[in-house]
Amino acid sequence: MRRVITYGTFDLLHYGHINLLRRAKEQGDYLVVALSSDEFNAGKGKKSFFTYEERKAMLEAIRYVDMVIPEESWEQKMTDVDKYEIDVFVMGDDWEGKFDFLKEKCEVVYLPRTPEISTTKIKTELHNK
Ligand code: C2G
Repeated sequence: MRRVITYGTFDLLHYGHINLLRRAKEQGDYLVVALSSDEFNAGKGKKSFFTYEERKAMLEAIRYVDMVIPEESWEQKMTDVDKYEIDVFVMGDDWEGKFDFLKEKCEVVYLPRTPEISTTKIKTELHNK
């Protein structure tokens, strides 16, 4: 059982997120998603449109997702890899290289982002309609 983990805010869920989650699941058999809490987002200077609970419910409805846990700090990745017995860490390549320190514990895979779509773009285009 190859266990995969990925992290993110997943606000205003869109096909770029789904493409990432599908490919992350393809890396193994079980996918854990560490979902940024509202408080952690505030620390990232982000305020998501949907609350943590709303974002969590949407992720849990996705066939590729097996478990959703809270992401509450930048530091938790090392302990998460042990706690959830992770074999593969996956992130979009906008994070290329940023989490290579995890290579001592698990495989680290950066996947190409889906071009042309982002939560920011959705918000901007809706605002300008
Ligand atoms: N993503 C993607 N293509 C897009 C948009 C997002 O592949 N068009 C990927 C991102 O690369 C990331 C995941 O989807 O791997 C979630 O994206 P965000 O919710 O924007 O996550 P982020 O704010 O980057 O938070 O500790 C890591 C952070 O929590 C990541």
